[in-house]
Amino acid sequence: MRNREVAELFYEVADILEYQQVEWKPRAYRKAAQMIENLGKDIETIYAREGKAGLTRIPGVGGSIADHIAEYLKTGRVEKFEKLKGKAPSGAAELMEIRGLGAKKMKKLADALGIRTLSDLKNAIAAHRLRRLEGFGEKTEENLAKAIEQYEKSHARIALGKALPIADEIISALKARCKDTTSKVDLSKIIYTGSLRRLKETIGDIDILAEAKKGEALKVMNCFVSLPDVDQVILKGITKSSVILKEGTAIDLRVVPPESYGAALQYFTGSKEHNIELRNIAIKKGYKLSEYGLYLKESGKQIAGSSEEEIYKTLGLAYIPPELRENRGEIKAAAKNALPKLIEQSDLRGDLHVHTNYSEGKDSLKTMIERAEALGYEYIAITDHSRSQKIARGLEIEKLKAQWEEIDKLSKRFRIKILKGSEVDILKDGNLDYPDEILKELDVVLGSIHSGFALPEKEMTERIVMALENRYLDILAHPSGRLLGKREPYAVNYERVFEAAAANGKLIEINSQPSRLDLNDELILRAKTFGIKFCISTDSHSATDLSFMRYGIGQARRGWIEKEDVVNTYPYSRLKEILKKSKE
Ligand code: DGT
Ligand code: CA
Ligand code: CA
Ligand code: ZN
Repeated sequence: MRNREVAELFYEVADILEYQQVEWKPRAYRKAAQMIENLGKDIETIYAREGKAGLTRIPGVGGSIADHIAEYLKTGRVEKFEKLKGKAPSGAAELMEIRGLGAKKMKKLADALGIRTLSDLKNAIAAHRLRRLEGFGEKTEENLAKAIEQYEKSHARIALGKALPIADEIISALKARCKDTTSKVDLSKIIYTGSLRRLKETIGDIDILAEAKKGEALKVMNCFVSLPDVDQVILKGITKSSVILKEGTAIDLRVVPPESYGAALQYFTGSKEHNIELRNIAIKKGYKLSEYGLYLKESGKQIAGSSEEEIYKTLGLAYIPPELRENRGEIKAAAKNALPKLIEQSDLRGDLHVHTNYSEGKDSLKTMIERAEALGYEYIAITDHSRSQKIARGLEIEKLKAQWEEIDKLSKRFRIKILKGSEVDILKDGNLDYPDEILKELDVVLGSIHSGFALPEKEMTERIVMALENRYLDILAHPSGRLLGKREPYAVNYERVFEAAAANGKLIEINSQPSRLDLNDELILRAKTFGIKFCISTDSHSATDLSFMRYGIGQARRGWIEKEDVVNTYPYSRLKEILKKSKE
């Protein structure tokens, strides 16, 4: 059923119209939205069977609204609404979600104080500019501050590195609970969907999908809402339930019958943009695609739905891995059978960015090596910080040499190859933080920016380009410098950085730390067009961090990266050749 989807569209448009102070229309759209939401009949079926006339028989739906619904069902968008959204100030939709801030107040704030976005509003509240405004006052200002805090808490996107372990845990807890006690339901098919399955760097809410026979769906929902980690039950139904966990994360669970499992998995994995394109393809072929299945348009006969593979295949497409489903050209590529063969975690032969307790790492050199060997790696690079990194206990030259000695000793006791490396600061002037005679002794040199983040774009770009032109540098580490939710990327001209990296045969890191994920997917896509090779590394600060690789792999896959693009999939001998070459 696409009722909820259609209803949400009208709610959104009503909000925008309200902000623009159009008098009657917001109410009309909201009423229609309510009717559609609570109709109990599939609006798409009504339209398919009875056409526009069927739609206008829904109370609250007049001729023009019916036209909008028809257009949306057919194309996934309404031209008029798209134009309207284009006109509305971009921050308006978000502002409207702040409790206590109606359209009238918003208009006043915009006119009197130029407030158009949430951050405008926050600044104005911080400067106590609202309380002087007629009709606002101190109390309103305080209430709005509280409402903003609440809004931000419930809408904060969470890092992939936090969401993924939570989803894994909830899924196994739910399976266990369904199996024992009185329910005795075997959840053999259960999986996380949504942005999490696409391995996006941040996650709005966790979506989980399970398959169950009709009679068992309610039992599954009962188990779900009674899990010990659940704090609040927002909604409990037979097909969908929503809860908030004690630590604040929102989870949606959907339960579907076997014949719809693949269609639901496809639909709820998204992205929305990918789904819209896919639905258009279905329509062109005379089919109808929904979260229930793929159907022949005329007869309504189901032709696919139990598996995703079957759906893509029936639509004439190669199977598209979830990480690619962002409507960034993957559907065209799938139609031509020209999708990339994405890198997999098992392709990796080593980790090239690892800290020990020589600098700011928690574990010893030996522990890190042991753990890397246990992971089955062929090689590991030890890359502690360079001497200028005082806070991170960067290594003075003497200490670095002591580490080399220990590495030489340990090398005899371990199978795994140990590369002597360093994460060397790129100083403000673009020079590296050790003299050449030290750099040339290292097997692998990462270059990182850890200071002077506020340089203007031109200077930052020159600084990085100069480092890339340094013959001793091998890899540009965490190239954008961002910390998710904490620090913006620094200003830099990536075209020039990528050009310089390509021209000098330098590698670029895909850093797997959940707080970094740097480069991100979009920049990876861009960098790849320059013919650059990458390394995917964990930047481990403890032995358990070595498992962060799955997040970096996710970003690489979202960036269409194949095994051959990534040097730490190469055997040791080939890697050494590449590292030698970057120094020529
Ligand atoms: P998030 O939670 O903001 O990180 O992003 P998603 O992609 O997980 O989005 P969510 O949780 O709102 O919905 C899960 C999936 O359900 C989404 O990826 C695609 C599908 N979906 C949701 N709403 C719509 C819609 O209006 N149209 C279409 N075609 N698909 C939708
Ligand atoms: Ca989601
Ligand atoms: Ca969701
Ligand atoms: Zn590091």
